[in-house]
Amino acid sequence: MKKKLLFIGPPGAGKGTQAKLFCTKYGLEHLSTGDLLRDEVSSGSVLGRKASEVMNKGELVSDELVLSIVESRLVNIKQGWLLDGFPRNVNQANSLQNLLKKIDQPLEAVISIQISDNYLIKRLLARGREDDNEEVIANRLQIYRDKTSPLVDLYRKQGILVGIDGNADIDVVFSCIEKALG
Ligand code: B4P
Repeated sequence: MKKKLLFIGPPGAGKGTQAKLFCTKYGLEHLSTGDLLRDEVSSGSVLGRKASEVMNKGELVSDELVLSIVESRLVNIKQGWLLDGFPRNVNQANSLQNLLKKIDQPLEAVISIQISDNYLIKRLLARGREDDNEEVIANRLQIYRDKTSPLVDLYRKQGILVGIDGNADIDVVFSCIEKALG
C-alpha cells in the first residue's frame, strides 16, 4: 500500500471523510490543512482570527501560513502521511515539491475525488459548518476551479494521479480508493 499520499477535490467531495477512514485503517498521519486551520481559529490566536475571516468568505488562507503549518508537521512524520486539502494552488504545489525533495519523501499517489455540483452543494448545506452556506460554497467552488483544479493536470502529467468517483456512498468510495492504492 502506498504511504505518501495526497487527496484533492472540490469542497464537499469527501476528502476529509475518506482521508480519516484511510489513515485510521492504514496507520498514516492525517494532515488536513482545513482541520489544522480550524484548530488555530479555536485557539483564538491572532493568526486564527485572521484565518477565520478568510475561511468564512470561502477564500484561501495565505500560502505562508498554510506552508508553515504543513512543514512543521511533515518533517517529523516517519510512518507515512496523507495530505488532505493541501496544496490548493500552484505556488503551494511548488513549495510542497521543494519540501518533499528536501526531506527525500516523494509523493507516491494523488487521489482526485470527482463529484457533481448538485451533490456537493447538498452535502455541504446538510453539514452546516460556518463556511457552508450557498454564497460561500459558490465562492469556494469558483476558487477550486480557478486555483486548485490545474493541479489535477499537473499530477496527471507526473503519472501519479488516480481519479475516483465521489458521487457514491462513503463505503463504496472508500473501496475504490483502497483498490487504487493497493
Ligand atoms: P477543508 O477543510 O479542506 O474542507 P472542504 O474542502 O470544504 O471539504 P472536504 O472535501 O474535506 O469534505 P468532507 O469530507 O468534510 O477547507 C475549508 C477551508 O479551509 C477552505 O475553504 C479554505 O479557506 C481553508 N483552507 C484549507 N486548506 C487550505 C490551503 N491549503 N490553503 C489555503 N486555504 C486552505 O465532506 C463534506 C460533507 O459531506 C460531510 O458532512 C460528509 O459527512 C459528507 N460526505 C462525505 N462523503 C460523502 C458521501 N460519499 N456520501 C454522502 N455524504 C458524504
